[in-house]
Amino acid sequence: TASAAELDCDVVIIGAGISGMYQLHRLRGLGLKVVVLEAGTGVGGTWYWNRYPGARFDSESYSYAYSFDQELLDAWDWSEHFAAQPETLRYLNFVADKLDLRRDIRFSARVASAQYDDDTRSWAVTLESGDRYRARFMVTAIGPLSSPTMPRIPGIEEFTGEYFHTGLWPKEPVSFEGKRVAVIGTGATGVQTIQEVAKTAKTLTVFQRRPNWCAPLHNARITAEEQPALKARYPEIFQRCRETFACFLHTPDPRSALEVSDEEREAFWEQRYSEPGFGIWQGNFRDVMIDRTANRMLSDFVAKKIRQRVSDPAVADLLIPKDHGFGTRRVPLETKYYEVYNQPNVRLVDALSTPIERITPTGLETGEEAFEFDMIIYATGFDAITGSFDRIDFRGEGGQSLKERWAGGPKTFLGVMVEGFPNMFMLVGPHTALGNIPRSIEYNVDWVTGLMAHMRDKDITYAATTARAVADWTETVRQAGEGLLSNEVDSWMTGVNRNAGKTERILARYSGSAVAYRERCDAVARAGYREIKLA
Ligand code: NA7
Repeated sequence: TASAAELDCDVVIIGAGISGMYQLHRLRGLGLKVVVLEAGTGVGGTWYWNRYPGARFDSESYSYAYSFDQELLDAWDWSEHFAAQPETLRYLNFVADKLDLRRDIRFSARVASAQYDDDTRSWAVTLESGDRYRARFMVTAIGPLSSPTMPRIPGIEEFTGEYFHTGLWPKEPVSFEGKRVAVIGTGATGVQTIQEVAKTAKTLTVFQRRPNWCAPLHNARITAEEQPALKARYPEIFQRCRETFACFLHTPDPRSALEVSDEEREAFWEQRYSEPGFGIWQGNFRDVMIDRTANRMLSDFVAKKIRQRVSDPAVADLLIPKDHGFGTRRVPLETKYYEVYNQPNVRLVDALSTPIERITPTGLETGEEAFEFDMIIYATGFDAITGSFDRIDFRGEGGQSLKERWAGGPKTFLGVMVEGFPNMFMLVGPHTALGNIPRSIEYNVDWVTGLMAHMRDKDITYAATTARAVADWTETVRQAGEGLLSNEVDSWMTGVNRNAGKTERILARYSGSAVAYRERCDAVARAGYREIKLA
């Protein structure tokens, strides 16, 4: 075992997004020496990279921010119920300043590989630049949606106009004014981009393969008069997030959609559709995500809304998903998204029946038509959940590769530890609760911090999980996902991304309740971490 003096630090954290920042703060509190390695030039992770037009929260701003520090809560005023990306990035920079985080963060430091050394019980983390950091422990804070994927269409590099992936958007302002713009992809990101670009582009052509079910965001400003009352509600807001299935503010109705009268059901859905946020998804009748009939009725309700909002019935029909029910993929929240298709400068192209065959120097071609564009925006998503791990060559005990270990799908203990990878802890890794992610992050970080404190107090230099613990947790994850309609659909949540060569659905995320997740993790801690091999 290497002595602490032979190592560069106690802990290396990979990533300075919401999880890496908070983990740094907590581990400093234990008196540990921590280095954070961050690929970007600034803090913020998701909110640093995703600068695309229209990027904003679909969670209420005040339910999304850090909850752990009263001073931070007091000192920050959100300007909108659902804040836009520039404000969120400002907020995360404000936190970094307040907690003086930057002095322990190395920026422009993209990690290429990490190797565990059995003899010294330490991790050697190597950057693309070749620089190396040796630490007793390694925490991955690399995010579930941080590995952008471009479509597999020939000719992308030949395009002579401007082109961007939404998740790698430049810092410099981008203008759409007077330009012929294409957007490829209609997930949560595409929807936000489209409604913004449509405002100023000369023409906007949207290439939609499979539509998603969207619902209105109903955003509004938070006035100065509202601020004090809102801040007084913080304890209640965070308490609510601790009690709900996926840490959102919205609570489901205990009734079945099938037990109420048609009028009651319709009135309930009208109300949810007219309320801000994820209510129609997370605060619906208890059975709409598990019962096919209930889900079909809800889908029919939302389809009717789409038809009412889009003037051309053929376009409306194209925007209504046929292959999956409402809420079984991530529901993009929107602001006049459907109305965009009533604008004369906007055209929707069905890229399912006529796929894009190639990108040309001046535009693109489907089997039927050639298009000319000044700009192409790829809103084609991420190699989610495991993609950020695949990009780094993680090597555990005996040099084994994490990518190989997870070839058939990830296997973890509590989503935090991997067999054969001692002293490595994952924040919002595969098989943890996601949902309103910062709430899950804070729990994850607190739990890892608790374990680190325990080890520090007992002079423990080795922590590993066992095959048995991993098998148990994998089974828990499988059971938690049983019966959920969302697990029967291809999406990033089920690990499908053809652009990343991932064609089979896997058990990618823990889809049970965050409350149950925390109970299980708390039990491990309460029992003195006996389920973890400590030495
Ligand atoms: P998503 O939700 O994975 O969406 C990606 C979109 O890109 C989706 O509509 C895809 O269609 C489309 N896509 C991908 N490849 C192609 C090709 N080759 N041609 C046409 N269309 C294509 O990613 P987002 O970034 O929107 O959202 C990810 C999450 O990040 C989001 O849920 C938030 O929580 C934050 P498909 O559905 O595969 O037919």
